This record gives sequence, structure tokens and C-alpha cells, in this order.
Amino acid sequence: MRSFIHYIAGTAIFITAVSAKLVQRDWEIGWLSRNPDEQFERQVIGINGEWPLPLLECDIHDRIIINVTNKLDEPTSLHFHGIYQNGTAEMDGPVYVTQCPIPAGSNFVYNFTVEQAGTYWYHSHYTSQYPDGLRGLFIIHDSDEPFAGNYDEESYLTVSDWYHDSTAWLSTNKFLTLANPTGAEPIPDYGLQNDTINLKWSVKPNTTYLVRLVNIGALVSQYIWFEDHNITVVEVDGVYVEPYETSMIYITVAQRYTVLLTTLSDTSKNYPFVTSFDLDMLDTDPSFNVNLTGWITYDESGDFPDAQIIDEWDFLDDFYLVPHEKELAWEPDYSITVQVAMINLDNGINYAFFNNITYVAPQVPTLYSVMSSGNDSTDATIYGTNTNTFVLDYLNVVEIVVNNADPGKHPFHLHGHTFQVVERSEASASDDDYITYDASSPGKRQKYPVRRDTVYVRPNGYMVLRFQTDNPGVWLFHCHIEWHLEQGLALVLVEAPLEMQKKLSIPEDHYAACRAGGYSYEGNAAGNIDDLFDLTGEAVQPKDLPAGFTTRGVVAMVFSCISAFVGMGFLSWYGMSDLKTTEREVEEFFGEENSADEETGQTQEIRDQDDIELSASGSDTISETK
Ligand code: CU1
Ligand code: CU1
Ligand code: CU1
Ligand code: CU1
Repeated sequence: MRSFIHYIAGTAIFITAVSAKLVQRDWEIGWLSRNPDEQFERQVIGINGEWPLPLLECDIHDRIIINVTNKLDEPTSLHFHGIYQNGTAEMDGPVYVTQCPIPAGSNFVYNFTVEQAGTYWYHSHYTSQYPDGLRGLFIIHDSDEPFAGNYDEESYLTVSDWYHDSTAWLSTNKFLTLANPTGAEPIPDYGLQNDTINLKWSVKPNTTYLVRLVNIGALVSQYIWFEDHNITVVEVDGVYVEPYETSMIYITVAQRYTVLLTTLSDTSKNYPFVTSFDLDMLDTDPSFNVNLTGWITYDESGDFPDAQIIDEWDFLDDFYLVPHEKELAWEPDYSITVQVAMINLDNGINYAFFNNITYVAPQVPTLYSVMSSGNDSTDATIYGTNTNTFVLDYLNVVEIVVNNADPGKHPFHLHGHTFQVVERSEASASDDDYITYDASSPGKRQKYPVRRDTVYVRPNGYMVLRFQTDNPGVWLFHCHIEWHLEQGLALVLVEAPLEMQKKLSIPEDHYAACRAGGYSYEGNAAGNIDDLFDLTGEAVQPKDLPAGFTTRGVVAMVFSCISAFVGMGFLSWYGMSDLKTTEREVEEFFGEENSADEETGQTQEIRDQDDIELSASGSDTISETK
């Protein structure tokens, strides 16, 4: 009997070894011209002259090798969202975290195996680049999936917001500027379904489809529904779940819902499906119809009716999904509590914070600091004062408590892991007050908490996430709203650094990319090799606002400057192409208040949380201070 078991096990390993295959691609990343919303032709980032981007598809256990050539006129990188990269953390992709930016003209090879299955995506992780089009689907098949045999066909539906200007331009000119003191995110110009509009999804009657719903947008969560067709959720973010029937999905950027949809027997009608922006996430309503309609198409020559008006948002709450592999909530060995806030610093710009630190990228990618720092790698100090780095022990359960002291919804994503969503509060009833987690009086919990890699915290609410540190690597935890990541809403987890040093090796072409771009790749966050605890020259956030000067004050200041100009008839709010004069005035104002600090050149100490007046994002603040 013993030898029989041994024989079976050996066979299984052998079968795995032969069935795994190599999926190799040469990808030239470059600019193309496209007009996906039929409103505006713009430059998008394509691969090998293709956009929409190629579908990356493989089977579980396969090896993926992607040889990237950067043909852009700017750096780039690729991240494979949701892939654990266990043993290959150096292939994860976020710049200054696990690699240097890939300079224009350089090559870089991503090489890893996938020991997981389901619906993923790949995207640039260089500054705010992915909404310019560098984002595509990554599907990993698994013949052992629990719903195997329950469907006939496969399909996918990506949704996204879409901008006509490049995100880099928007960021510099519209978003991170003094003219935008409330941090209002740029309003998208349109929405896309499968990177197009008026999508007709041709279906066969009486057929069950496995449909992968993916939000590859930059900012906006979307509601998705299929008229007269219910859907059954079977997977979220690569985690199989007990089938859950619903009529509507709410999907934040970066999330995935895989659903079963059975078509009708009657082929005489076509049915709208709608992907609809969550308008709560926009400071002003867009001028286009945010309910984008496509059609379940039974009859190509038939009518394509308008979508019906719905009267409520009756969508699935992912908190109640139950993983197929049921596990009780893991008991934490270590807990990290972070408070989310959006605050102006003394340059008048609105930043996003975890515990009063807005992430500022180090000079040396944090993984390379780990690899070049020996036993000092276990001391978070060397990773810089502005990177929000936490060093985690190997094989622990770590809890992240997110207390959202901001009236916005934030979809947080953890690299390298899925986490259990142990608690998630409702939104606070008041914008002026936020709810914090109290471990001594737990809120509503599920016996088998859902696991996924991206989940949103409600306005002024909290959530409790737990994961296992079984994956040595440097992992970013951040808001996946690209604008909020630009504002610094990120922290870094250095998971089991001594294990990393034993298990990881950085390929030579990764260091070559650093050399080609003139980036440092050794030493601490400041690139200091001799004394790892000397952070002289590290990148830090701008100074705090002068004492007593609040976000509201910045808003008032900026708007009074602007209205002064408008009053003089020189400028109008929407027509302004250059706010340099306003910026100079405000800078001079702040500069005078702040000159003493500037002379010392020291990083200002972090203030008590109570001192911070939170920015009330949105039009309310603006109208109050006009
Ligand atoms: Cu990711
Ligand atoms: Cu992502
Ligand atoms: Cu956010
Ligand atoms: Cu990320």
C-alpha cells in the first residue's frame, strides 16, 4: 500500500513536469495612434504594433518569459497583477520597489512560473503610465477548477474609464498642481468595454459562458449588469469562490469577477448589458453618458435596444463571498495600522498619506537595497524615512488595518499575496467623522473570510486584512486608483529579507537596465553603500503646511488668487493654460511663512494626527470657500 501511494505521488509530479510549457513572447512596447471611443484619436501604448493589447494566456504551472524592448520615448515596466511571484519577487515589476525603470531603448526579461489560476491582468507599473493603454488581460487556465464542466464557452469583458490626454500630462498640468488644491481627480473623457464602444457580444442560445469581468481603468469603479440574465460569481481575483448568484457586480479598478452566464433559448431579441460609472468617485459629473451599453447579441440583424433605467444599485457585496478553499480567519502575529488621509503640503499640492507619510520613491529599488545590505536588511531604517516600509518576519500572519479618514472609496491592492478580508465597516454616517477599527470589539465577520488581492474601503470607514508571509519579497500595498498612487498612497512590505537574500537572484539584465538609465542599485534608500544608516540625500516629501494653515486655507488662497485674475478679465477658470502666476504668488506666500525651515533643510517632524484638518474633497469645499 505504501509503495502504491508513493507510485501515485511520483506519477503526479512527473505529469506536472511534462505538462508545464513555456510561453515565450518578444514584446516591443511603443506608441500607436488609436480612437477607441470614436471621439478622439490619441497616442496609446501598444505591444508589437497591437492595441488593444495581446491576451496573455497560459495554463497553471507554465513558465512565462517575456522579453520586453522599450521603444517608447520614456521608461516603462510590466507588473503581472495578482501573480504571487513566489521565489521570483524580482519579476514583480513596480519601479523603485523590485526593479529600476526600463529606460527607453533598453531590454528587460520577465521570467517566472505561475502556480495559480484564474483571471489576472498585466500593466505598466512606471508612474502613472498604464491608463495610456499599457494594460491587458492575463488568463491562467486550470483543468482542476471547481466549476470545470459547468460551462461551454469562455469570454471576457474589460471595462475602463478613458482619458483623451496622457496621464503624465494630466498629472503635471491638471492634477498635482496648485490649481487643484482639493486633489480632485481628472474626470475621464469616456468609458470603454473591451477597449471599444457599442460592443456586440455574439452568443449562442442555451449556452453557459464563463465570463471574466475585469476593471482595467485608472479611477472609477463600475456597476455591471446584463438585462434579463443573472450571473453566478465563481472566482474573484484568482480565488475560487462558492457559486453566488447575483444580478449586478460592483467592480473597482484592478478587481476581477469571473461569472457563469447562461444564455436564453429565445434568439429573437438582443439584450443590453451596461457598465456604469460610480459617480460618487468623481468630483463633477462627466458630460457624457456614463452608462455604457453593449449587447448580448442573439441576432446580428435584430434591434439593439436602449438599456432600461434601473432604480437601485442592488449589487453583490464581495464581503459575503466564501472561498472554495475554506479557512477560518488567521490569527495575526503582527498588526500594522494605517490611517488614510489626503492633505496639502507646503507647496500647496494635495497628497495622500498613510500615517502622515506620503510615499516618495527611494533612489535605490527597495529589493536591491535588501540584496545589498546583509543583516542590516532587517532594519526598516535603511529603506528610507519616506517609503513607509515595514519589515516582516517569515511565516507569520500579518494584519493590515486600514482606517480611512477620507470621504473617498479606495481600492487597496497588495502585491505578492491574496489577503483575507476579515472586517469591513460601513461608510461613516458623517463626512466629518471616521470609524476606526477596535480590536477589542470586533465588527461583523464571516466564518470563512473572502480572499482576494484588491478590496475597497468605504468612505470614512475601516477594513481589516490578513495574509501569510510565506513569500519572501518586497511587496507594495497601495491604492489602485492611479491618481492616488501618484499622490503617494502606498507602503512597502519587506517580507523575510534574509530569506530573500538566500532564495532570490537578480538577473544581470535587470541591473543593466539600472546602469543604462543611470539609476543606483546598491545600498540604502539614498544610494549610500558605505553607511547604510546614513540617509543623507534621500528623497523626502515636501514640508508640512505652516502651523495654523489648513487645506481649507490653501483652497481659499488659490481660489481668491484665481478670482482676482478672473475679476481683472485676464483669465477664465477653464481657459487658463498657465497658472504660473498664481503658483508663484502662493509659493511666495508659503515661502515667506516657511523660510526658517528651508534654511535648516531638515525633514519636518510628523505632527499628531489630531492637528490635521482633512481635505474634504469635492465641490463642497470649493463652494464654501469661493
Ligand atoms: Cu499587483
Ligand atoms: Cu495592478
Ligand atoms: Cu485611493
Ligand atoms: Cu501595484
